[in-house]
Amino acid sequence: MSFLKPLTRTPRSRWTTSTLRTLATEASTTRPARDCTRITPPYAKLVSNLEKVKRVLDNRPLTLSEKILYSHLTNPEEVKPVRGQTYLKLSPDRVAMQDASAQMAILQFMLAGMPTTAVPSSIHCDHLIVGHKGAEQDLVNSIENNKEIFNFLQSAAEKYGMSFWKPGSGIIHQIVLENYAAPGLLMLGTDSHTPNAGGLGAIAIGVGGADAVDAMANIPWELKAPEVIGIKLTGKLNGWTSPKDVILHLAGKLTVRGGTGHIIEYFGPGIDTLSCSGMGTICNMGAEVGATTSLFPFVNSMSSYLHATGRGPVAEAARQHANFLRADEGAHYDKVIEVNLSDLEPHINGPFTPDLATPLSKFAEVVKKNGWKDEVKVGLIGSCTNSSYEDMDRVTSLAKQAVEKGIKSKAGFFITPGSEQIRATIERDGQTGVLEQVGGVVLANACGPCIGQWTRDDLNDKEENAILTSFNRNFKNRNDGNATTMNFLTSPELVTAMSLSGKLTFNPLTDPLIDASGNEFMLQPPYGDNLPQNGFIPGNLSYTPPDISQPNPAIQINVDPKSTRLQVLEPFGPGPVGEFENLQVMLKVKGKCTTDHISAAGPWLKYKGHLENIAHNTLNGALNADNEQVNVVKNVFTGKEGAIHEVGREYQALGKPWIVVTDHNYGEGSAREHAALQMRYLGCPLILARSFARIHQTNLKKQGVLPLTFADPADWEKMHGGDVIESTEGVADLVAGRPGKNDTPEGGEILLNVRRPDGEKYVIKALHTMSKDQVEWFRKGSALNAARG
Ligand code: MIC
Ligand code: SF4
Repeated sequence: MSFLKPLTRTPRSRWTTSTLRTLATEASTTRPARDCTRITPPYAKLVSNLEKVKRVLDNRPLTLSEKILYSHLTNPEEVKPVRGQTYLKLSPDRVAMQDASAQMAILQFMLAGMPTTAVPSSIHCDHLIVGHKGAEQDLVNSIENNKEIFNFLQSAAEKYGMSFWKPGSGIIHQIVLENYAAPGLLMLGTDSHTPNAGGLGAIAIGVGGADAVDAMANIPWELKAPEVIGIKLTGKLNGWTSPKDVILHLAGKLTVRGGTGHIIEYFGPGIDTLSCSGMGTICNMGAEVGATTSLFPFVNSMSSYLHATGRGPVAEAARQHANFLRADEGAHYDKVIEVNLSDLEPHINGPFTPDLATPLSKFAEVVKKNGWKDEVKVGLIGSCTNSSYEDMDRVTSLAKQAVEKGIKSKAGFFITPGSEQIRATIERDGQTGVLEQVGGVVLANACGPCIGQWTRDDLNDKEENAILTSFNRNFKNRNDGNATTMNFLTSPELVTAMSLSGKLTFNPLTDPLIDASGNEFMLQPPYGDNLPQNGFIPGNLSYTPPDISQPNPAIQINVDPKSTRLQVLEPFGPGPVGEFENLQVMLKVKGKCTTDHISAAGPWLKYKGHLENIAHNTLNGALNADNEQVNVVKNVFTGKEGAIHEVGREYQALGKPWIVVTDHNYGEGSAREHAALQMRYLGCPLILARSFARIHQTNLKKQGVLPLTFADPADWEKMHGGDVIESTEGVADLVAGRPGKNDTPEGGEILLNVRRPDGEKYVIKALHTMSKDQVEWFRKGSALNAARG
């Protein structure tokens, strides 16, 4: 029985339902007017800074990325920025941290000895919440299981005057979009998907905790001036295509490395047709091509979004500085890609890598060619990437058609709302009820299955199966810890349609569904509102911290020395004074080695605040090129094989520094600095890669590890585990601040003299990209050591 209205497209088409979900925490009231003083970027100052930089640059036209970045230079007249070359010293406006990465960031910030943070900062409890039965029960269990961490984070927030978003409040990037992002803002977030705020015109960059500590401790934050990829959007999305398809398509074109060292800047008439949250989705997943960040210029949909989320004064201030918030006429992009939205097809990307893009019309063929089982086991929508009001409204338009035809989702179907505000608003407007009627289970407002915090009851261990998600990342093992789960990324609309059919080959544009009486019917394309016609409601107000949080020095932050989950950090020892000698090559890694391979999430998330314990997962997903085994390496001194972290600890106990040789894009993926900290902690002072992902490369430098790349990537073939770097040439000059033999503006050369176990010798030419400040971190042993003097 249903009280559903017939399918209509009337303007007030909010969804009537027979069910009303009640959450114990429910207490919807209207949020009081916001105090926007701390969230409005200091436009007048930024514009005046930019004028100074423009003079240095002979008034050449600038891209929007350059305008925002250069206007945040700590000393605007100090340098003449050259893209791809100059290290910029920047003063970010804000910092956001999520619960998994905030632990290390705060442990490091505590060492800085500051009474409060230099810029407004926020903590978001989202990653540690496990999705299983549904929001209410999962939240209670997760709070119980993580109370030590949540208490630690809360007391740090209170002590230092940070905004604390408690468990259940929502996912960091959605909360930032709803509350803190603003056109022209420069913010750092300890999470790789921080660029989500580019949908609201901010330059928002994912970093490791140590970088966030720079901004919080008022130390200029360094970034090499990125090059700029311009994406020209024309036309208008239609039918089944959604904003997600823009980035799924671009990921296919650019690949997981294509954005490295670049900001992706969107322009062209097509941007006026997109919603602000849709642009957020596009920017969010720019992380998957390695881009420093992505952003859109200030457009009307941003203004509407700011008004709808109680930030009218920010919209008005932005409007007054509209010229500043768009690229200059004639600005030059390093590369331009054009995407005609009118012609864009829906895409499905994966499995196991986000850049394996297949247009929907070809997907069934791919499924058949690969012999994959034609079944969608579970569909998951939401996450920081796709949980806007618009997303939820559009998928509801599909679910409603199914309910009216008396059918339910054939696949398991889960929904993770991005924030309490979205959860409450879609409950009020009826979307939740419809999604539940079709079989959906609403999980807590948190990351859950996106980061492996997912208890799956529907699967026999190691059974090959396919899941479809509207998330952004799909490395092996990521969602459920099962390497045989094929995880495909797509829009929430396609996840929903394909879950309804239960078939991996289903194409809603061409294939019918079968209704309750056995008759075929075609799903009509999704539709929905960008913003709620009756405004957002905040839901449970207790989730929303005050707009301004004062520090309270009286608060004690307690770390129990017996804790298995939190451990006070001991500063690392100093770096080398001269050349390296006798570095043992412990391992050569082959193929993809993301931060998930270096420091896995899922069950390991609970040790994010305990370096010694989390170090047990070090490189446990890495494929050893010499024996083709994952996480198995030989200790050359004992001849015994062991897990990588074990052999690392054994070498360390013998006083033998060791290194790893890695493939392309090493450290792809997340911002987690554990992937760098753990290597340093276990005694690895240098990593030699074919190439690095940006955030991870900086994280290594921050923790005193020297990242080198092969001058000739083919040399990777030459090296093997068991080789020894007998000596280096160039490190002594580097640490002494002397110019090296072949220095370039981008860095310099280091020679590695290597000996094989059979005595044969060879030389590898390697390159570094260390700036003056980074050399100082390396010399002192870490950035934090350098900051403490
Ligand atoms: C992710 O999406 O991989 C994460 C979990 O959000 C990470 C952060 C982390 O590892 O702590 C990210 O993207 O940076
Ligand atoms: Fe959370 Fe997933 Fe977004 Fe990372 S990508 S912040 S894990 S929802």
